[in-house]
Amino acid sequence: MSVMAPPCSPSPFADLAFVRGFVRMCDDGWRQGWHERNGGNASYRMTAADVAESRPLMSEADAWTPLDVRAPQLAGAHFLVTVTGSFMRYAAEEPARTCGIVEIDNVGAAYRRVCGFDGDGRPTSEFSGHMLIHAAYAAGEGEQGSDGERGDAALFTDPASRAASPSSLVTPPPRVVYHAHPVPVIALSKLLSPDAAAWSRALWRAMTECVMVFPEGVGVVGFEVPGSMELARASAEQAACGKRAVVWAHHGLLCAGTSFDDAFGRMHAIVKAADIHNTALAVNGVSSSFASNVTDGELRAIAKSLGLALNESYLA
Ligand code: 2HA
Ligand code: ZN
Repeated sequence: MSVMAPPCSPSPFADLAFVRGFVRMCDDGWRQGWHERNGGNASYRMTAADVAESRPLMSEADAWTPLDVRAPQLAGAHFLVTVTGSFMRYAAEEPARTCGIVEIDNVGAAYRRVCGFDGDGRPTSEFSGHMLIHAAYAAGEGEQGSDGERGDAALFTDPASRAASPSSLVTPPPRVVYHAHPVPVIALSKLLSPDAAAWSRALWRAMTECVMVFPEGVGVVGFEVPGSMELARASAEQAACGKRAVVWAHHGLLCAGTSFDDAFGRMHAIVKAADIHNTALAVNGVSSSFASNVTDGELRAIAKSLGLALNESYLA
């Protein structure tokens, strides 16, 4: 970004562990076909260790820009966020053009760019939504205890902790918010009304993994204008209710995670389940009355075997 002096060198920025994890997630999504053109965006609430590590690369020269929302829970926080209009296709090639670090002011009402944003980029058009959603999760953190010092341990789940328990009820609040435009999810939004129970049931039943990945179910927001405050608020309400995945009807999917793997993995599982549902529907002559499907009792058995709290209110 042109106002900065000295400019952030792209290679130390790209070498930061959390930048590499973020870029890997964006590039993985591109390779999955979830990010046509400039579709999709992502943000990551940095840990105290991330901030300390990247501090030498930061500049305070940028002017404060008011946020469209007020988020006191995020006062003083730093976020890595995608650039508006940027293509996920180029995230791996040009990290500092695709994303940058912003600092939130000490009342949660404004931000300034402190690193990255090469070419004078600005945060994603969905930035207000991301901030409201992060505020909802950060508020939950107060209840569970801060993981701000966990650094890379929280960011990159090791195989043992990945296998231990996928339940969102026992993992720390999410730091990663990831939005994409996956075809199976958008297609399913033509077939199901924007009803969280109907969506959660259809996805849970599509494949047995789903109840393990999102036992709380998914949230659903009906049509809203992309980038609007209505979409931002409706999504943040779902986050405040404990949802880590929110379908945006006719638009895409937003997933949160405690790590990049967690957010990407949740997106991947939901997209796959929607694809299975849609494929079975097509093969079945567009009838959702399948000859065989996972039953409510079987969903309960999976949840019980893993000690997960299945959202019973979404079962038929
Ligand atoms: O950032 O996906 O919803 C581009 C979008 C807007
Ligand atoms: Zn979008």
